Amino acid sequence: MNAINDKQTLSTRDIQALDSAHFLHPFTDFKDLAARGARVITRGEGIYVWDSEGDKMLDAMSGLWCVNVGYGRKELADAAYQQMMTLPFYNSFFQTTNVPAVKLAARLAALAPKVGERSFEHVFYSSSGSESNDSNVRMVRRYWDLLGQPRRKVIIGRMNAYHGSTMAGASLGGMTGMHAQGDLPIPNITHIEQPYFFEKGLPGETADEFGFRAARWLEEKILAVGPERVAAFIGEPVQGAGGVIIPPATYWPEIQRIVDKYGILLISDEVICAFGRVGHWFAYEKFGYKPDLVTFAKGVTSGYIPLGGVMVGNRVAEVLIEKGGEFNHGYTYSGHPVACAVALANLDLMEREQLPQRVKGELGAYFARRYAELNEHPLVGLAETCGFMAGLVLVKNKQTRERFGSDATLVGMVCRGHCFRNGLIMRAVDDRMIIAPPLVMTTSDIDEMMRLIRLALDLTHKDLKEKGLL
Ligand code: PXG
Repeated sequence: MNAINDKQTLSTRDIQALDSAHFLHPFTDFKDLAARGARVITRGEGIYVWDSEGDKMLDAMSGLWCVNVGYGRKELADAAYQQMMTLPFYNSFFQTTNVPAVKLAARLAALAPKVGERSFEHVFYSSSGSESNDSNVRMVRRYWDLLGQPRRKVIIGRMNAYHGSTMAGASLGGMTGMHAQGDLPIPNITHIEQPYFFEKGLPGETADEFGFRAARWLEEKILAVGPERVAAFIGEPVQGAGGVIIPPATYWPEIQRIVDKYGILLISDEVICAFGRVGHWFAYEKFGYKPDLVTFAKGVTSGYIPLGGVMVGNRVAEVLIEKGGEFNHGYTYSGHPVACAVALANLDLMEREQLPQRVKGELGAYFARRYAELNEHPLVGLAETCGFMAGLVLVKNKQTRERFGSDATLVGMVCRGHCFRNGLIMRAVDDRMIIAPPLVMTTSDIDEMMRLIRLALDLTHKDLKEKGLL
């Protein structure tokens, strides 16, 4: 195709042709997408997005777990415009800084709850969750080197966790499909099983009993590796991309006991869970643990512009500052002034509209109540929420909890197809259907979303019967 002028109006087919000719999408079978043609999303307003054919969809995934304040918020666009006109970029490498980056660091430090002796006075900036977790690996290893324990290199993560797609991020995560492409994990990263009660609970075992048992897999791994070699444990408070896996209440306190016993660092990857998603500014507060490092991205700017970082707790910060000398790590865009200005405007908005409080309070309770009604549906094995994250398992037999086995991915895709065709964006992770709606939803938005979810489940039920899968 000829060179494209960016003012030119293109038809959906033109865009799709250019898309498959030039744009390699993330986590995509390129040939398959070229054959189908990508859906072209052109506009967003509130909790809805529109495609190039004019179809309107309720975005129950907040973009990709990030558009916490909803689409079309002028305050965020204004903040970006103002900052671009004042100072669009300057680096923070060579003894310089910029005002939005400083204000945001101080603001985040004030928002992060102090737990016991641990507080978060410092921020290390990046532009994404993946980069932030790379920074975590660098900081954790530097910390132990500076303390004269260079053998402490091993970081323990969990299977089916997602910590990003860079070499370190994908290694920390436990996605076997990612490990298989690219000789991952990199050395000195190992994994334990996830705390997925529906799948791994034993007959007669309570969720709380399972939570203890799952946490003790960490202790077994520490002992197998050798405690003197273990540097850190990393986990998402609630696993997001893995399918909204909500751990039992006993899990995180027991993890805390174990990391304390062996003196290892605890990294809370809150790329999805922070900034109101589970009803708190930071999710470790909800689950009652005391991380040393907290990864953030996504919701800090509601996805309007890329920004990520790590809240560095005083245990690590004091060592890096007092003993470290120069830390040989950073990114061109660390502390990007426009991204930080947008984040400040986003936090203003979230504070003004009390979004974390809404999720924690009556609105969150309403959502949980409405979502729990799905437990009556014949296809649903378990429907559960944590703040404004929710997941359900599609099952073949509700009474016996029999699952779809090798058809699980297909079944999820069938359900996802019915969602899309009826104007609802809901994700499928194998046989789990998941949502993370914008935090600005009203009760009538929730009612509408639940109507669409129920419709998609009914259509999926009918479809699976016809396909002979039920
Ligand atoms: N940690 C967590 C907990 C995440 O959810 C990342 C790190 C990486 O962030 P960046 O900004 O580098 O993408 C994430 C990202 C999905 C999906 O399929 C989830 C994410 C990204 C892409 C797809 O649910 N989460």
